[in-house]
Amino acid sequence: MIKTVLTTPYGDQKMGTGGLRKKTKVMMQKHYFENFIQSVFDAIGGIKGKTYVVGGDGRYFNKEAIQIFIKMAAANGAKKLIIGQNGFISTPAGSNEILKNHTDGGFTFSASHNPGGINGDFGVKYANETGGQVPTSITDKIYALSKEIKEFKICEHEDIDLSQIGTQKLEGMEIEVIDPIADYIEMLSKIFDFAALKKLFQSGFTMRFDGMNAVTGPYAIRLFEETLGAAKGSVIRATPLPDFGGLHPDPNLVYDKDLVDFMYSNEATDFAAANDGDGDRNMILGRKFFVTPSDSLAILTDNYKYVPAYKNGIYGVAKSAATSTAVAKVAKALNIPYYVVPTGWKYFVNLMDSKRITLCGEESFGTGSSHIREKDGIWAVLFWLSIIAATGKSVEEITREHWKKYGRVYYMRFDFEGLETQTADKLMSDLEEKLASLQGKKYQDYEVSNAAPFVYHDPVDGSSTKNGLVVDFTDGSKITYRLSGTGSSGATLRMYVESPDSKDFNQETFKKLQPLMNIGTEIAEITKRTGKTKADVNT
Ligand code: VG1
Ligand code: CO
Repeated sequence: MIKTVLTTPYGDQKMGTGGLRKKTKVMMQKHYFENFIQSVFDAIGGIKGKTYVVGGDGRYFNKEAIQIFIKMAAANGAKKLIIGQNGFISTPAGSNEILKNHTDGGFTFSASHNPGGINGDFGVKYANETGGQVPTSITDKIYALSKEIKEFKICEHEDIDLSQIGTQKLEGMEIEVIDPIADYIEMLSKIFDFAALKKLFQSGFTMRFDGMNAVTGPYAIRLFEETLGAAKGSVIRATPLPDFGGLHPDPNLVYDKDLVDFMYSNEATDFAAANDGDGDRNMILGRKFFVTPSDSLAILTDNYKYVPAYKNGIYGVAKSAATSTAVAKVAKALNIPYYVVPTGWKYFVNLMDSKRITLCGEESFGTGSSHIREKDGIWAVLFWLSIIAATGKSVEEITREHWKKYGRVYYMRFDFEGLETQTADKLMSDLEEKLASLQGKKYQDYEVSNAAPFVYHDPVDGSSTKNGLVVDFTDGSKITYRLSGTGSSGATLRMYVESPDSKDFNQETFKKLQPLMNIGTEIAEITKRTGKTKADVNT
């Protein structure tokens, strides 16, 4: 039976860099989730007759959220939902299903790399028929409607069993439970040379993949161990847990220190990788070696020919403004178009759809290509394995050769977390005001060559977006500031620092960047305004 339920708005359902993210307890408040979902439905002109892909990364409240969603979709007249078995789907696998089934879009229940559990975060990512998250014009509309919502529609029905593959009906809406892992692996098999990868593992090549107790474990077991022949046990922390076993499922040097320590120990495998909560981020490690995401994008781009799907050429490449310029040099050498966009994957989507780019990436451990419209953690791992298989070189050799060819860009991100929103906003607006006056200013050995907000003009839809403040120095060094758009409370200031050095490859990154980091802290008056003498997280 379809019910119309009266409700009142919460007023805070603004989507950020990766959808709507809130504390789980906030999301579980009465009608909170329902209000948001109905606002999305209303903002896109209703969902009558439409088909959507649905699933989540398995975090706490995923099960309940999916049941509510199914009943609301049926009550709002959807034609069909395609749902990952047991309600699980990774973000890249969801994007793949949207494109494969030509649906009107999809909903992924995840707060990505944010911790899960009752005391963690929950989130909703909404993608349209492109397979990618929607542009700001639409998220603005959703937000506006969520502030006025008066009612939502839902069916009264017992919970739907999502454990069996197959089709069932609810109020005339079809529900198809699918195995997204099989479809995802099939998609990847068309991009990469699986036979060559099998040979690599047959030759005794060892790897460790850390699922971080999140959504990709089962994908990785089926792909690396069961399909490509990696040794049993290569995939660790492979069972998705509602609280990720207490882990912060963000694959970087800080939050996956376990994997890093393992790779710097004598037991290290030839290769290791980790994915985040929803499977769209990746960290790449070799024996006693870490590849920065910015370098990874540059290296993948330079080696595109080792992947069958790209061997005939790539359209172009894009990076977010905060990502290091390492890939710029590769684009120049390959003579392919190169774009710099604001942080957030949605900006890449227009460039992919209009065939301007094939590859793209962000400093935050996200890399991807136009095979789908989200970043893709496992895809990045296969790309690295393909380069290793084709060249017979180690991760470290591949990276060092890259530096030799193009020079090394030292890069690091500093996060100042848990700031008062007002303090952070004021810091940014005051900094923006004084940017022009920085021109030509000298800080120790560094001289400012340009300081301005980063403004992106989308070549496809003509929209303009301002995201971050950039200070360039005459030697090519760069400091970028922006506020995080994925937090669930307070504010996080990110300061991104890079320094090009074409000759010396062996410095310790932190030491190399320390003078610039101090300059960056001084320019933005971070200590004075926040009381913090150093960043909370360096990646
Ligand atoms: C962060 C990253 C950004 C990424 C976004 C979503 O955003 O910096 O590069 O696109 O997360 O990724 P922010 O606004 O907090 O800097 V995911 O894997 O969380 O969907
Ligand atoms: Co993610």
